[in-house]
Amino acid sequence: METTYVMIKPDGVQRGLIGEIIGRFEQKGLKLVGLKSIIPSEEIARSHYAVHSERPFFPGLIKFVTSGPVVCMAWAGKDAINVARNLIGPTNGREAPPGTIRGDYGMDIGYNMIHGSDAPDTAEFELGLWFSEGLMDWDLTISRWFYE
Ligand code: D4T
Repeated sequence: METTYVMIKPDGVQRGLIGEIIGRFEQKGLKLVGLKSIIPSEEIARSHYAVHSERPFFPGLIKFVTSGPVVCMAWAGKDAINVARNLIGPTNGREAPPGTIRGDYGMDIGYNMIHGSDAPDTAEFELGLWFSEGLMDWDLTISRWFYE
């Protein structure tokens, strides 16, 4: 079992897509082990996107992600990192296939609505960063109908 960090960005919140996006993860069979909505501080946004700090789009990205509420989520399941990234789709919505979140709702790279950790080490870092209070340990009773 793996846990991944997923975040609905300010454009997804502004566009009223919170319910639609959370529903896709629930229906897929992932287990919600962390959920909250916050307006990110510049400090947390800079830490989260530190890998992009030298890129030309970095200042705009920080301004965007701190511009309003985001929805922070932790989803657990078998291969949760890849499962979440497949639900999300490629970075640019115009190239993302229909059926993915970005493919169904996105038109641009800078407004791609959602983030998902891309590897186990980034998931661990991001979960610690956004959920320093820890995650929920609980039994999703319907799980037995998702895994053989
Ligand atoms: P995240 O990290 O938000 O899940 O997106 P991706 O993993 O799909 O994409 P990424 O790390 O390459 O980019 C992080 C974030 O920066 C924005 N971005 C990216 C941008 O505004 N302009 C750009 O040219 C790039 C490459 C979009 C996602």
